[in-house]
Amino acid sequence: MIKFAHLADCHLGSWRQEELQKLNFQSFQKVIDRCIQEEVEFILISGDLFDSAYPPIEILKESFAEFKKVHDAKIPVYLIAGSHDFSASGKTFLDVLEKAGFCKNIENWQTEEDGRIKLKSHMHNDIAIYGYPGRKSGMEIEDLSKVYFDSFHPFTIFMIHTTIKDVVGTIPMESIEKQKLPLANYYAMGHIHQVFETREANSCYVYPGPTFPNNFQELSDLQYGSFQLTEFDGANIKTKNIKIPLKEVASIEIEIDNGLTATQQVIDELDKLNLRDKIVLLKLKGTLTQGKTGDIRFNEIEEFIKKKEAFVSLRNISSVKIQDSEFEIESFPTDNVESIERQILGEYSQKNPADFNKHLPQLMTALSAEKNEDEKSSIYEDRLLSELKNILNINQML
Ligand SMILES: [Mn+2]
Repeated sequence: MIKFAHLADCHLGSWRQEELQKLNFQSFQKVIDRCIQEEVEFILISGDLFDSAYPPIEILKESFAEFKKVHDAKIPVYLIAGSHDFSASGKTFLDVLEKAGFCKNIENWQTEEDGRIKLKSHMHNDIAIYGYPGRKSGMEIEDLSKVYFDSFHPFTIFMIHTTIKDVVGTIPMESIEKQKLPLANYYAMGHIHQVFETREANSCYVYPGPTFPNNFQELSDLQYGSFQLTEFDGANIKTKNIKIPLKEVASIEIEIDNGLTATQQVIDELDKLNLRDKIVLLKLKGTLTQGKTGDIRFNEIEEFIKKKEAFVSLRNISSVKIQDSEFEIESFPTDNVESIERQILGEYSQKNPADFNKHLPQLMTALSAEKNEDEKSSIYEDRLLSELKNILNINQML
């Protein structure tokens, strides 16, 4: 009987809010502690260990301390790069970790003359571990259909950072059919931030979920981070998803119709709830018949949530619509930017009618969000991306 741990999408260094960045790291620490306590044979990290190819020094220091613990417990760590810690130059901090002897990057391939890609295994005793890294925007998908393994082994693990068709369902998204992958016993996957497992014949395909949720939607869907503990005996595989509960999540949805009175309404609703030490996810929705979202005094709401001793709070107003005003054409001379924009969008939509046009005003607002002082570009990009995904209603988070 062999037991190993499968982690993915740790995104160390992610989150703009300090509280959540810390929680993200704490969750990773808990996972590591649990792996040591369970005396796993080895740990697999299927991409996106770091949130960027060049993580901040503080995060690196803390990460090295965790890897040192694992090293002292004599547990090998095998990993691949993901879409976030991948770098086009090929140089990332994963190399630094590896040079220090704290992990082994098991990506090892050779492109042949006919275009096929031959992967070489890394052997852990008689277990063959193969890996192929993720790339930006799913660029690895085409490569994966050309990949084959160099030899046959009684138990094979394939680490990939990509999307298989089974997990996306009907969402139009780049993905690979699992039948196109070379045959392995255990597919240790990452990239999709969901807990997912499926089986076919003697093969087991697993996404363990991120070790901590990475945005508003994931906090609301997953609440906690997780990883997979897998045991096998011959070809018989047993897996268990282990959740890491840290702080309770309070998801609060409030319907508003008046921007002018919404502040008080939201505060009254929040007052009825116990928010102490919770991650508060405040989602406003509805159509404003009076006032606009700019009339809502979010600083007052945030102050109130703080007074209720919440751990941290996040808000989402992408489902708040303004009644009919989006595309009405003003016949009188306009003097402010907002109404000029509205007029231009209105004219555009008349000439180019499309369902997508309804998203335009929200997209304009979201895309005009500026990078905060001190905010790292990668964090700013993530913030922007998650807002756009909210607006376009794409729940699949990468
Ligand atoms: Mn990821």
